[in-house]
Order: sequence, then structure tokens, then C-alpha cells
Amino acid sequence: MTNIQSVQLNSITPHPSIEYWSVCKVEALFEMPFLELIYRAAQVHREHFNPQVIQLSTLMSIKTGGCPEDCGYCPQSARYQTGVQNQQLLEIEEIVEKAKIAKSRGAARFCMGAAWRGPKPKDMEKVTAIIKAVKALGLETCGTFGLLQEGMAEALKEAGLDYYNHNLDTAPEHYQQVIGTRRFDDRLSTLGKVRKAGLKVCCGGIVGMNETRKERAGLIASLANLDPQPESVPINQLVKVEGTPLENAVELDWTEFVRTIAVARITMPKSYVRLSAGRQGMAEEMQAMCFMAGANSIFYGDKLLVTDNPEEDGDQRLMAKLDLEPETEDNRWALEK
Ligand code: SAM
Ligand code: DTB
Ligand code: SF4
Repeated sequence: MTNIQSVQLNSITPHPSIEYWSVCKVEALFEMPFLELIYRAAQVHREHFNPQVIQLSTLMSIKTGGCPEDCGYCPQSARYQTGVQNQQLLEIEEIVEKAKIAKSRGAARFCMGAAWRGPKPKDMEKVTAIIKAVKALGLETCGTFGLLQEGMAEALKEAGLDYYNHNLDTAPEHYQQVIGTRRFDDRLSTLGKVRKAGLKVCCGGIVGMNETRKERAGLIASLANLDPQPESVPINQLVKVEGTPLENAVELDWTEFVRTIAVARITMPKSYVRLSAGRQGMAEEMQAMCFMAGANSIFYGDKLLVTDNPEEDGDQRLMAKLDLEPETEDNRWALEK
């Protein structure tokens, strides 16, 4: 265990854009005494955000299953028998209907996911029309469509996309153990295109994929060293789906997941840290601890892409018990603070 004093205090104060996070420095945060780590993360959270507020995003799968990639965690890969029903790109009307419902239930952002390695040029006309229609409802828009070819990020931006979600997923050293059909650098290259087009970046990863703590620190360091840092950082706990290569991954202790949230908060002080996949199996107490550790965003709605998420009613009850409110333009503190 690291002595609290040995983790330099200046590593939690401003200038993230010029601070380099070595894996060692991130590992040292992971090794802090648990409650000190949470306390430190809670302090950083309060420097930049209203701690009573949670950003709500609703997810919808707009193209499901049949993906050619071999991501070892994913129920939508065509290579694994997971029972997921394939569905071609949905029609605009069906997506707009779901987006309206999400908005009426209090979601501020609508995230659309497609089980592609990346969009084909022929998909872009329909995808951009979908984004325009959702944006017209007055929702923030986010898309996660995989690797982008030249010019695609600009077309998405032009259509009204606010955020692009593209996760690093795991540490560079662990990447090839989980995914064989692309490289970590391919992800960085798409993230570069997304930034260049002026889109906001949503980029995070998954924990609980048999990685070591050092590899978890490697994932967080890779995210924190993106310059600028991502506006939004989803931290997913692996949803173990039968039929995927990771269905029997070793269960991580809950404290290790909460530590990961806290370390993400400390290293990326101005980013929204989203407590993402895996909430369905989490006790309310654990989720509350994640909020204390600096998580300030969730996926809201009873489905993620193909797996279950807590019901909206349950989330509303939990937020009420914790005196948390959904984020609106009025209760949000300036990101630049
Ligand atoms: N195909 C695109 C891609 O891979 O970027 C977009 C959709 S993909 C399903 C989006 C993200 O979902 C992945 O990057 C991964 O982080 C997350 N994900 C997929 N399956 C998961 C699982 N079983 N548990 C937790 N997160 C998962
Ligand atoms: C992210 O980081 N997590 C979301 C979203 N971005 C697209 C996806 C979670 C997927 C969980 C498994 C499933 O339902 O497919
Ligand atoms: Fe395809 Fe994305 Fe699933 Fe990988 S994570 S198999 S790229 S849908």
C-alpha cells in the first residue's frame, strides 16, 4: 500500500493538459488506502462539478449484431453464439420515437450505437439523416459506430452530432489478448479524426477482463494522456455474456471497480466520468460509493445496447435517496471552472 504522502499532492491539482500520467503514477493512486483515495477523488470532483448532479444519457442500438470484429467481451460479434438477434440499421422513425421517449423521461443525451467495425460510405447518408432528426428534438447527440474513414467525422459533425464514443477499452499491453481484428493505434487514429472534426470525445474502457491492476492503470493513463482529455469517460464493468470468450472472466472485487472510478476522477478532473455498463449487477450502496468517488453520469433506460440496465424507476428512487438530480443547463457548473 502506498503512503498517502508519497502520492504527490500536485498530481491532483489543475493543468491536466500539460500533466503526463505515467502508468507508475496512476498505479500509485490505485494503491492508496481505499478511503483516502475516495476522499481525494471526492475533493477533485467538487472542484469542478456540482456533486448533487448526475448527467443522464440514454442508449439505443440502431444496428444490432453480426459484427465482423472479434472483441472478446462483445455479445454482438458474429463470431460468438450469444443469442443476440441481428437487426439491420433501423429506420429514422423508429429511432426518433425512442429518442422522444428518452427525452420525456429526463435524458439529456441520446447515444446511438451500431455493431460495425466502422460505417461504410454507403451507410453515411442514412446515419447523418438519423442524427439530424434526433438533434432536431433538442437532445444532445452521441454516436458510436466504430472506426471512421477520412471525412466521416466531418460529415457526422455537420449533421449535428455532439459526441463520438470510441473506447480504448483496455491497456495497450492487454489489447491483443482481447481483440485481434484491430490494433490500439487504430482506435487512436479514429479519436484523432474525431477531435480534428471538432466533435466532443467520449472515450473510456472496460474493467474486469482478466487484466492486472497495472493494466487497469495503463488504461486510465492512456485515457488521461489524451490531449485534450475526453469530455466524457465511460467506465464499464464487463457484462459477462454467455458465448463470449470472456464469459468466465474472474470477478473483480467491488472495491477495485470503485478505485478505478476514483482514479479516473483524479486523473481527468474536468471530464464526466460515467458509471456505465454493469450497473444491473451492482448494489445501490456500491453505486453510491461510485458517485462519492466522482462518477457523475449514468446510462439511463432499461437497456444498454443488447443487455439489461436498471429500470428508470429504480434509478429515480436511488437518485432521490441520495439527493441527486438529473443534470440540466441550469444546475450544471461551468466545465471551464
Ligand atoms: N462497434 C463500435 C465499437 O466497437 O466502437 C460501437 C459499439 S461497441 C458495442 C461500444 C462499446 O461497448 C465497446 O467499445 C465496449 O467498451 C462496450 N461493450 C461492449 N460489450 C460490452 C460488455 N459485454 N460489457 C461492457 N462493455 C461492453
Ligand atoms: C460505452 O462505453 N458503454 C456503452 C456505450 N459506450 C456504447 C455500451 C455498453 C454495452 C454493454 C453490453 C451491451 O448491452 O451490448
Ligand atoms: Fe463489433 Fe463494437 Fe462489438 Fe467489437 S465492440 S464486436 S466492434 S460491436
